[in-house]
Amino acid sequence: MSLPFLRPVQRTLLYAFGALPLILAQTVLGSTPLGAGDPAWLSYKPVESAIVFPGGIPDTVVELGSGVLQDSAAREISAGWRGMLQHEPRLAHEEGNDSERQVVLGTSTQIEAWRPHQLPTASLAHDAYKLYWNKNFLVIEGGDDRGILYGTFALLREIAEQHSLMTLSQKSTPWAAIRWTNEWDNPNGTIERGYAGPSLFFEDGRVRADLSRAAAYARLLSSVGIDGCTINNVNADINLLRPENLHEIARIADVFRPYGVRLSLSVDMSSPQVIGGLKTFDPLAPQVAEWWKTKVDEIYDEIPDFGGVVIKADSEGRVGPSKYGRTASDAANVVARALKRHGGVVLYRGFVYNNHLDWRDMKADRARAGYDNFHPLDGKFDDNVIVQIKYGPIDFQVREPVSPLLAGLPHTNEAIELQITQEYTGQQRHLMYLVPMWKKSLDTDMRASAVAAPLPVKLLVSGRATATEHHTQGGFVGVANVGTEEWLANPLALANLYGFGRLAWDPGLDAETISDEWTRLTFGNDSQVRTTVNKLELNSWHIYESYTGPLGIGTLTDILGSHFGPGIESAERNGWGQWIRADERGVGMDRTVATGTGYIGQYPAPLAATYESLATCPDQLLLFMHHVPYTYRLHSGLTVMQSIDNTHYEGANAAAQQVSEWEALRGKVPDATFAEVMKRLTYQAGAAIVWRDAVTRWFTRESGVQDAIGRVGNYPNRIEAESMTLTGYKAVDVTPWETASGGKAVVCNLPECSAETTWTGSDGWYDVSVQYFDLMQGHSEFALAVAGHQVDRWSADDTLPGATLNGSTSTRRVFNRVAIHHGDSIQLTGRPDGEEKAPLDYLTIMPTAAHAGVFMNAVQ
Ligand code: GCV
Repeated sequence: MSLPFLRPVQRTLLYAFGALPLILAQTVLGSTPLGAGDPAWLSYKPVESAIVFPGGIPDTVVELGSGVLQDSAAREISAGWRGMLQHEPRLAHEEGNDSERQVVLGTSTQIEAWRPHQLPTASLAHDAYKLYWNKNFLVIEGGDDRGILYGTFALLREIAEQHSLMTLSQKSTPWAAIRWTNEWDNPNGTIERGYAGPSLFFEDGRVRADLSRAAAYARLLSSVGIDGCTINNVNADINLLRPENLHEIARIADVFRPYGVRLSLSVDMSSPQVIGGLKTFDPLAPQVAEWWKTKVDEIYDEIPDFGGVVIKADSEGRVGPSKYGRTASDAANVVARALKRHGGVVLYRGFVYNNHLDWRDMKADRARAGYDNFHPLDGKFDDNVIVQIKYGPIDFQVREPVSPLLAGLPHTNEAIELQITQEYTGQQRHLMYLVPMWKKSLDTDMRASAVAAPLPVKLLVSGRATATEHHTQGGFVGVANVGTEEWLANPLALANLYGFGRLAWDPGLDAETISDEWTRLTFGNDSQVRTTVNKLELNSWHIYESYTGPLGIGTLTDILGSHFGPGIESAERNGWGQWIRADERGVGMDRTVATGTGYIGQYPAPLAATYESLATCPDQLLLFMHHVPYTYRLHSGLTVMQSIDNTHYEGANAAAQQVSEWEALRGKVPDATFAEVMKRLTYQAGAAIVWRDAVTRWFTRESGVQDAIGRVGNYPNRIEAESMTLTGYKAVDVTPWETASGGKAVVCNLPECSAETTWTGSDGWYDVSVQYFDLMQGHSEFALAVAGHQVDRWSADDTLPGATLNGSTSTRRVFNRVAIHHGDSIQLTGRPDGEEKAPLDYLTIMPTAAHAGVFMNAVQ
């Protein structure tokens, strides 16, 4: 039986909120017009060549050397010249006439041999480059071939930003040797915590036949100086180490190689036993050491430039050395020794904690685990082991203090692990530019003293912080999880991949500069586009944080499920240790040395003193460090409870505002990009209301403290579905209760149901929004009718993460400027699909005039 859906009678101003995004979303996502080979920031849009090269465009590119990296550099210059300058240069191995302008590519050695004693060749480090003019020669000099490629991309960046290159003179050296991404891809093509479709590398249990996307990805990585990529999940599939799979994986290394990206693998410590057939995987057993040596040799036979391995062990169900009473250093070293003669490294993850903690134990604390487990091993790791440490002590939350372990390993190589994929930070459906958050960690002074020289985290991970035998290299690892849907699915999220690479190269760059660079490279140099995109990106962390997790409490997301929507109590009373310790008296983890878990004592003394004292602990980290009553007054002067209410309302309003800011770019950015971003910002504006209401209502109930200005629980324009006249629909409780308005929804167990109300307000133009649930599976259909005429219909065909009604699957549909008269019936009709029972939460009807005709005011 089909629904008697009528043709819509009114469709105005739908672009941002109504049907059009849905229609566009279908075409945009369905046909992926940008394609997974989307050039992203390497789109090489036309620039004014007379500004860039006032003396004329160099017409020849001379490769002094040979090999794939120099060839890539030359090819890239051709692409850049073609796109940005609309000229096709000649590629040559010998310079032309001295009077012609030419680009010359070479290592310092090659340049010296080309013009003995004539050019100021410098001693450049690996991967470093210099750009300078010598007469008519624009020289790209590299410390090695990879440096030439990095220098080439830097030159192209200058051109894309339309800078004059008349007096170009630049030298740049990467901050640290390790600049890797980790991809959590599984052989079956899924990606753990990936939000942009399937893997670039694997499908159906094998390496993809077509690796062109992997090649395009390597080019992107190389353009921002990333030199390594771990292609499989840290929860490693052990079978990848089998010979037949290694042979296939070598094909991925082949497409990475022309861009200087070394392939690496995540490995499981039990491999010697599971695939090697040994009786043990004890890292101290000689046969285990021998197995690793043979296996590593086999890998290098297939992949001569293999970068090394990443190890997750004794963590979240992965086995590890503790099974034999051995340590992380025992485990890391046995693999590191096998890699050493090939120049490979071990990235051993510091993410080791007990996920069966006793929540009743007020001294138990997951945040302590990294330091407790690894600090005693300082100095025991071989020099080709690098301990890979997440920026915060918990797990990629929207705000965390920097991990104290970073200062706890002075005799060990360290890398900081950042997360580009937005696991706890909105899964690319919410806008969040992560660079400012990463900068906060990198700039944290771990000595934190007025008298001693600063010891920022960025220095600790450079490999140069202290001169000791085992502290010689370090770096940056970004968990990217790119997929086949335009890398990160959300066009604006690509600023994070770009920003990760730029920060890993130079953590001194500021977040504004990186955002602006990315914007100019991606969208061109239009000042309105730059201003708007930069504003959106730079405000986004603050906005997301303010409607999710306040005052350092954690993200308040559903930690037992999708890590996406609100799920406040999921943090409590279980072994995962992400406790917020909220009860009717107060909130926050007491991590002080004086009365709490003692975590704060893991920091160097001056920083510890700052956090230990309520007088000096920053508001932003208050609830991470202290347990306080809801009436506690912050440095801002607000009480904790009032601050929670205010920030959540401000955050939801700011999220709504993003929609109209982006609207100003219609026609100024490619249509498909415009529509995709609009769809996501519009979704975010609705989701921010769900978050706002869940968090404020939950804390109001828990604390008994009412919002001083009466907003919480008071929604004058809202009509609960369960209070409407229901035909077929039945009211159900939603769990957790705070993720549905009134704690209830209605569901339909018949082929078709309806919910109806009669408008008791005055005649006028109204914006109507329908809050409903859209599960991962099923495409329920909905229709909205006013006075008997259908005005809107839609299908719940998004793939929000979850199979139940909750804050992750709650979403909304908005229809603007509908004429409604007093006494009109307003009817919602739902037709279920499978387990998705056309679930409805509530209806909001707001006078259009009250908010200037644009539905963006989150206060409803
Ligand atoms: C790959 C978090 C994520 C897991 C991830 C883990 C890790 O717990 O939710 O999906 O596992 O971190 O970093 O190892």
